[in-house]
Amino acid sequence: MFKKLRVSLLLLALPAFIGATAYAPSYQCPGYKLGELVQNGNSFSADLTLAGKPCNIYGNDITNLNLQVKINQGNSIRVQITDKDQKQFQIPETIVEINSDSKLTGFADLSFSYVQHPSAGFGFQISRAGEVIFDTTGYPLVFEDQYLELISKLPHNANIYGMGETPDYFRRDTNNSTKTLWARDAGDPFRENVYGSHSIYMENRNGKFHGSYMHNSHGMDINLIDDTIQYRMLGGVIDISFFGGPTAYDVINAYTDFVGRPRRIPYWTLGFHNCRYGYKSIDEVDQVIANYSKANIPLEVMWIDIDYMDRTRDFTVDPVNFSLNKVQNTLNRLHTNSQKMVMMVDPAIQRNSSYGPYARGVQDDVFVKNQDGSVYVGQVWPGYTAFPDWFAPNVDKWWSNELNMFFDQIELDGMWIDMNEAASFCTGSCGSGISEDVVPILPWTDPNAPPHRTPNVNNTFLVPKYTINNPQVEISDKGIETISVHANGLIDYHVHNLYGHMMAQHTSKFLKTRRPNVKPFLLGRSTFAGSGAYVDHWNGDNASEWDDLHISIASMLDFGIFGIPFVGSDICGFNGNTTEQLCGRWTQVGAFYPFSRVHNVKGAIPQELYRWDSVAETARRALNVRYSLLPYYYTKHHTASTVARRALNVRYSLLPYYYTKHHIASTIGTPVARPLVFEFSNDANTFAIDAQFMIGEGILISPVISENATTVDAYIPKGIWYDWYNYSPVVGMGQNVTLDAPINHVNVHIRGGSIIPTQTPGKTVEDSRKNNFTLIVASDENGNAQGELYLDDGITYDSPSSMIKFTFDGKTLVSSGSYGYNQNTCIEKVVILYGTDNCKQTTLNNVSLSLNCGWQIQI
Ligand code: MIG
Repeated sequence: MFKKLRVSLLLLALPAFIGATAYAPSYQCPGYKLGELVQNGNSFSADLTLAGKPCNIYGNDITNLNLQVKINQGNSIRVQITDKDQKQFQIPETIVEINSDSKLTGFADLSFSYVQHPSAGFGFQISRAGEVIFDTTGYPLVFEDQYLELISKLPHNANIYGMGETPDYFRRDTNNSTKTLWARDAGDPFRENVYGSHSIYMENRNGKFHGSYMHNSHGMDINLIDDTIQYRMLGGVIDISFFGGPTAYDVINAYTDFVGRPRRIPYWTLGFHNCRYGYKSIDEVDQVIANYSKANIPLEVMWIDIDYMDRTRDFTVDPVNFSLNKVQNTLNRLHTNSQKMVMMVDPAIQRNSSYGPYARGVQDDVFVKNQDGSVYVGQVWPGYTAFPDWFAPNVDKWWSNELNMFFDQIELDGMWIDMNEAASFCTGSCGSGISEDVVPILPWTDPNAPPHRTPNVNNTFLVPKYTINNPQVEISDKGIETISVHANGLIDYHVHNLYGHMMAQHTSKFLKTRRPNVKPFLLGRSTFAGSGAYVDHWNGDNASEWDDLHISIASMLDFGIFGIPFVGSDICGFNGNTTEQLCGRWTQVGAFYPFSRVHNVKGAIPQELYRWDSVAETARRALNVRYSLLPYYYTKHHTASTVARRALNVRYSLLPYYYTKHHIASTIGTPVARPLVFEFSNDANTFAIDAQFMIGEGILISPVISENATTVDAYIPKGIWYDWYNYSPVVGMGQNVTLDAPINHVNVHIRGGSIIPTQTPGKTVEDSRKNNFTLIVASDENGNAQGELYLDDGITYDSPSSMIKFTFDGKTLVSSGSYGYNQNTCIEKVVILYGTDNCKQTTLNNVSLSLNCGWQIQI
């Protein structure tokens, strides 16, 4: 449905107020005056001119601007306000591949109108079907070289989600909170800026969602205060898009259509991953792999952190503890057992003329520079380091050559890129001027290292006049200095937030070139809008604390909004020592993260899941006395292993369901892990829930996330739900229900109305894939249900595929769709759940109909 461009001129006599009580630095600024409007199809443009004396609050006001508005089928609107001279930085389309010509049609009925406010000047409104959803009226636009400000009114107590990356509760606090977008290597401090930069937010207004995305790579604060949303940016231009919804998934669909769809994942990555920082040798790694197998806990992927490297240098192996041929043997053994291996590569390259990757990088001129043209030298693990400049013309050639040589030795299944904010331990180019041959083992203890210089508060590109809420004096402390220079002459100040995104782009390109047609697996720490097309994400260095377990759910849900649905946090917690109970409960949550990986910091107690070998539930009860005599270590870690096996079992049964949901995410963005508010947008009880979550629309997880609890107060939305383990129906009343949650149990419910494809779990993902299917048909209160199943070879891009839709009307189960992939498996069992209907319950409820593979579905 094509919506006509609507431009309404609001020439109302607006009261001369400045946003009532809303604090904003801009109150003294003159705003802009709109010139003549030129219309061209569904876009229009106009000049904007500074309407009075420059206020120069945090920079220099720019007098002449251009306004450009584009309306896409009423579904989305893009508003760009740029400086007429085009001197301000704009994100190149090669870096974030914006789709400015969306073909999505929608029913949002968005429209744009502008106002000329008597004292604040130009403002604009975005409306959805006549209701204003974004309104800058009365707030002067500020457009300076190093400070831009845009403010919109919000309803009181607005339901806002998104913006980050910030460890926080899922529903944002509108009572004076700030989201700061500035990529930073920081161990997940509550409500502070960490690794990634995502400005998209969503609002649920009366059950309908809309969203807004500010396309700007500069340091930025987004404040929620006094019923407004306030963007304060350290440069660039205003480039803001609106997505009309009305469902949460419509918004994410439009957003990921705009910035890039999530990549398609290889099937195996859905298995369980084990990682830790601090494995001392490949022998220890082998032992861990063997222990998982012994404990009968499925291990799909073994990870090795920087420990494998020779003196933490990229592309090398420690000749003593991780000798190449042993590492190769381990990889081969893993492959023989259908398991996989992933290792880490950091961006920082040791600055040492005898180290090949550095020498070749200098030759190819691929490193970030100082202002005088010399190589910028910071400090990371291997000592003084240079940093790849992803803008350098030869960087692809150099990076892929280094990686190719490494992969020729160790053909990894996937890669992990870390420290790409880009992190550096010293202030500024601290190794410049020190001989290239100085290769300290730990440079920060090198007696010859110059002291960290004092912050330079006079350089506004180091300490901008507007202070974003980044807890560092110089904004680039803990990272590459913002006055370092990229190949195109740009200083890092403008592109800092893009570093991790660009590293992911180049690394993903390498993986796709090395193994054409194979879907790569790449995990990255620093991300930006659109990164989901190249990389998946974990939430960085959390702590082994109960609060972090809770926040991990919100972080996972945030990344669903950000278009990076394959996400998870370090299970059992990274920093600090975990506990038996925490690790067990975390496993119950983490088993359901889209990306399910245990990871641990060097020096902390081990937390591989078999560390809590339980022997068996039965044994625990029957041999209680005996167990009390087992060594403390075993006793302490007893329960979590039971938990691991049980929880992972459910996960492995759901693999086809997860894969189908990921396939849908890669086509329309819909997150795999979902907050309840996305599914029940009219139910105010769900608006702030982040202690429970859903997988797809059909599975509800209600975990224990507090210490010593053995029950959980779970919110059960209206409708019929079924307990995963025994299929007993629960009638949701839209109230909290206290559910039993003994230490080894996580509550999982199937939502009435859904059809869930499952497979009997095997030891690996590949084994699971060979098993036949069981369909769980969970009727809703009217007896209906539906669901879908996506199948392909799980690995290649051009695999034939099937997308099968199932519907059930209380009597007949029907399948339809496309059947392209022959998996040589069939549906051997259909479990039909009939709700609470007494009559049917006695005859049919919980009955499994064995169809002996005679079911008329080709799969
Ligand atoms: O600053 O490679 O977030 O997962 O184990 C520590 C060592 C560097 C940070 C990552 C973490 C990883 C660790 N790295």
